[in-house]
Amino acid sequence: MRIPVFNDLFDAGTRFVERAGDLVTGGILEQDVRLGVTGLRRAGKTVFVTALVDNLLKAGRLPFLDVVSSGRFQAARLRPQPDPDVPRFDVERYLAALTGPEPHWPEPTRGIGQLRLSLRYRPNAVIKRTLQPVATLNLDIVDYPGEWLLDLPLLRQSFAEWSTLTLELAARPPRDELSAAWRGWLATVDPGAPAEEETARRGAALYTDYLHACRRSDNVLSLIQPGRFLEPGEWKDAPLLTFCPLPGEKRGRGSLWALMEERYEAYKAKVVRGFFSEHFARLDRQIVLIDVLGALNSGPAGMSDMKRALELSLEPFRHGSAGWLDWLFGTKIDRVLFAATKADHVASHQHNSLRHLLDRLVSDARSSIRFEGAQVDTMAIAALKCTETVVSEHEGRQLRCVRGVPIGRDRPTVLFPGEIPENADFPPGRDNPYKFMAFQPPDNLAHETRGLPHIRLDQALQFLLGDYLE
Ligand SMILES: Nc1nc2c(ncn2[C@@H]2O[C@H](COP(=O)(O)OP(=O)(O)O)[C@@H](O)[C@H]2O)c(=O)[nH]1
Ligand SMILES: [Mg+2]
Repeated sequence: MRIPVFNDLFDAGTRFVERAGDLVTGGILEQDVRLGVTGLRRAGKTVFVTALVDNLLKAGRLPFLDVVSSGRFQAARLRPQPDPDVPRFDVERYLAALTGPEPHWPEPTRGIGQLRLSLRYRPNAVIKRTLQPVATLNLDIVDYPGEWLLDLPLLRQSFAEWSTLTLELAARPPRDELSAAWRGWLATVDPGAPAEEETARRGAALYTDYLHACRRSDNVLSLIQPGRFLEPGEWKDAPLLTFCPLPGEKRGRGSLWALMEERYEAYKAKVVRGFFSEHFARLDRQIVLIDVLGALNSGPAGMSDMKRALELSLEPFRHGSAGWLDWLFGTKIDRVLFAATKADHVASHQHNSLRHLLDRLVSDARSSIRFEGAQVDTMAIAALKCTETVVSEHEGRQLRCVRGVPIGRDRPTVLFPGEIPENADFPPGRDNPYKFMAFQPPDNLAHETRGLPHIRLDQALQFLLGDYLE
């Protein structure tokens, strides 16, 4: 584990420390900021970070980023990242996929990735300007799975509490069918019986199968706990992933219950707390990417599951109110942006509705975060704009449609994607009316000198980093 501020100070030598994170080195004002990029699987993290880096390197499509529009931006450069033990975000590979001769979406990524970009700019702020005419902002971008955030609430749940909640959820449709084999097995075991490794392994395997089934199901259920059961990384086959929820009361020493509880606590201590202190607690700013259109496509069950997952993953941001994270390390995140991704799947006049729908989804969590002093905003964005909005005539009516190459086709098509509902309601008793199509990345991006085309990426950056670039 690396303790950021202290290391920076040790490295700093004779640097003059203005405030934690602001250093004047060799005559240049230098600041560090850590931006967390998260979201559930396929929310659009890889594409977002890739587009962000490309757009900052080229700076030709960022009219709403103040430092650029005011002419104070000088240059951005990729730099070696400061954390040697975190995998690098492979931006060159993802850019090559998107801009190569046969443009395609990057392969799905797993786990965490990190990148450092240094931005040089002329400060506007009087204090910075009087110190130096040119300043550097070291932007550390950390892409990590939203599934890991879903684990943070475990820190305040005992094994008995977590077991009860998880079993209740598993018994309700549509999860009841997916969990039938695991719950059938539970009915045959006695949690008070002497602990056997074989029994623990069997329970963990069946429970993991159930979590995989949730993810694969037509409804794409988002609420998966513990997250590492599906993405074990370095913990594969470790005993701390070999447990599952158990019904009933706490049992005595040497019982299966005691063994499972011990492993659950080990998972919290090693995996969850480790992620929290090494990554989450060090972030300054956070963007949470949400595939709202995908959730609409997945129908009522998928949507409500996603809402619950969203609520849970927002808990860690409610620092101060609950207090349960504060005793650990405390978080420093003071701006959080929730962004509905892939806005280019719908016509531009629908972007407002998309944002409103997102607002409703996060509204509860949002008000409590604002209450604690962190600034929160929502936006509808597309990291890579793959369609144009066009007007098409249909039975004498003018319809606003999108034009792009749908996945699986080879030529541009004009589609009417439908309208986004005011709230997350689905018409009762009918088939799901939402079916937003996915598109291929546009071709001819190889020689794009201004940066990848996007929707409101610059506004997102202005909210997340604008004050650092003053
Ligand atoms: N049209 C469009 N599709 C996107 C955009 N961002 C992501 N996607 C789609 O969503 C998929 C998942 O994106 P990715 O960044 O790999 O998600 P991650 O798992 O969160 O890293 C991609 O393969 C694309 O199909 C976007 O801005 N526009
Ligand atoms: Mg990814």
